[in-house]
Amino acid sequence: MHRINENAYVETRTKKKVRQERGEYMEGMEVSNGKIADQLHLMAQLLEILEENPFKIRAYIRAAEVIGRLATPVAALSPKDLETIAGIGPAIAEKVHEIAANGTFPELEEARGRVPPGLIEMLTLEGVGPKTARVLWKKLHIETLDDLEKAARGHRIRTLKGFGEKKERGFLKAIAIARQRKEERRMTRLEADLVIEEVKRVMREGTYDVAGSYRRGKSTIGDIDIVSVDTPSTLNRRLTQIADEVLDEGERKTSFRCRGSRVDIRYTTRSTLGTMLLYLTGSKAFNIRLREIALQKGWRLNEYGIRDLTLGTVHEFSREAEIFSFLGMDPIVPELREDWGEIDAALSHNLPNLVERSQIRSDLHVHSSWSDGNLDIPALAKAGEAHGYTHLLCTDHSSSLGIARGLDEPALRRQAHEIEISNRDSSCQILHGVEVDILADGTTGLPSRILKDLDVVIGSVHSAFSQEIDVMTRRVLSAIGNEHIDIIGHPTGRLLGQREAYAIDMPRVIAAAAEAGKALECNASPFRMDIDDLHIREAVTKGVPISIGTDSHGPGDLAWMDYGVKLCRRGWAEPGNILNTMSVDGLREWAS
Ligand code: DGT
Ligand code: ZN
Ligand code: CA
Ligand code: CA
Repeated sequence: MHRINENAYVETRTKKKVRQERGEYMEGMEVSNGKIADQLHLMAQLLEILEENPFKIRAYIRAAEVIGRLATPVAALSPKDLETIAGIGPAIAEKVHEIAANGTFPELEEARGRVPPGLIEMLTLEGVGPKTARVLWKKLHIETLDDLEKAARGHRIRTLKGFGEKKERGFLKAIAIARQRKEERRMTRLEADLVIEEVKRVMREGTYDVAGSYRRGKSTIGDIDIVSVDTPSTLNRRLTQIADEVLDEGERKTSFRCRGSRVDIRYTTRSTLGTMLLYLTGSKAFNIRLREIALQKGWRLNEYGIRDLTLGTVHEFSREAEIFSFLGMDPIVPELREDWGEIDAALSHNLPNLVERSQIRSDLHVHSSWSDGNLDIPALAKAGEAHGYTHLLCTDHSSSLGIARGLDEPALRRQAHEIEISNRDSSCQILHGVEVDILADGTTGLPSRILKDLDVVIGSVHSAFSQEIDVMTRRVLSAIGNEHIDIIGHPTGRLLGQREAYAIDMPRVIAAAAEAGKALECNASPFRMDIDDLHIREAVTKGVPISIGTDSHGPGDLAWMDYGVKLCRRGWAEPGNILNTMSVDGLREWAS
């Protein structure tokens, strides 16, 4: 499972809540450690609501934590092997084995049966744990979100011992957030990839293109749009195999839910594939602008072709490139199609030479097993080689906040030694960096005497998120002004679908970075995508270098580089704007 690095405990818990809320279990797939941990955690919560044996509760919590942190997938292990893991006894080993096979276990289902389903849903609310849920249930007979809302509005919560007005308002806010999350939750790119993978299983190679915001490389995806040239009746039949629910089925378009997300299929013929793909890729604003350009020339552009309004003839296009050329413009890549000035640039042959994935020589934010990552230094170097990188920037956490196993001075020194050894015989050089905390007062979590010896330093905000905008901005500005910090990590601090960006004046941060010659990170973790396209665009305009980092905690996460590159392309970044295109020596020099 992809763990989020900092504030490990708090953040995995919120993530867990989101997953719990969605509550799905995928058959036919190996059950992930995250899923197993979730089920054990849920068991602990149910037992706590039911006021069962505290030792038993603690055993489930501990097992959930251990498994949630483990690199090896436990689903494949036998109960005997499971027992050898510290923190897992024979009873729980048996349960883990059952979850791996069935997604659940009898005791869990039994406990679930003793608690109202709405109360379990309530556990996903911020500020509601098992103890609170029990009190609400037993004292006020609250069993659903609606019950809770009514009680809070009727000021009945404050009658409970230990619950004040503040708590009442907190519940109302949490309910609103949960409802909104359910309605408008956009997919991360990682989720979108899983949905697309599933859909691809029933599609024939060469008969479809993924369009929409996914193709444009956006940081989050509302729904998946696909153009197909397959026979509708045949494909529709196959799609029902993977659909959770079919919303609309037809010869021209079909919509369904897959893994909880909406997928729209548009059918077309090969001869009109170009215009349909152009239309369905969007964006809507881009489509509208392009249609205006066509109209000025006396043509009507739509998803089926271009009609000459004076002659009445219709041109069909099987490829998008032919449309751009017909309109007298340079081809515009999907990432730029937002009506942010790209159409004029294409007409005047002034489009940027965007950075390409093949130009990326490094990943500049990677965690190792020295902190909360899964790979040790030699394994990291191997993984870097496999990605064709000449170097990787290893940036484990500083120990200042006392969370997520941060590194102190002696640990950093030992890590330096291990890196030196690894670098002797690897084509992928590990640069020794750190992700140092920018503390609430703008100082760093490690002293200068340590930071000055590191190759490249990322400074990130990992605490006191609710500071007022001016305080937060000045906090980050002090980090930019710190001579030892080279890059500001995930500058807005958002966690997609879970935590809003903190209040920060980004134009001011960008201006300060430009002034000081510091870089801003484009954190390519699908849970962050931070900074996003518009801020990248502004940074690029102001000459601020962008550093792409996957914030990887395991080998699979390194593949997230693609997300970051696409995002930077959306921000009009050229190779010269991106630190990852530099050679290892070039980067060292830049940072020194
Ligand atoms: P999303 O799904 O919210 O992440 O964003 P998109 O861009 O994928 O939007 P979606 O799925 O609503 O529609 C897919 C494409 O269809 C969109 O990018 C452009 C096109 N489209 C949708 N509505 C309109 C419209 O009203 N006019 C025009 N010209 N095109 C539209
Ligand atoms: Zn971080
Ligand atoms: Ca879409
Ligand atoms: Ca759509």
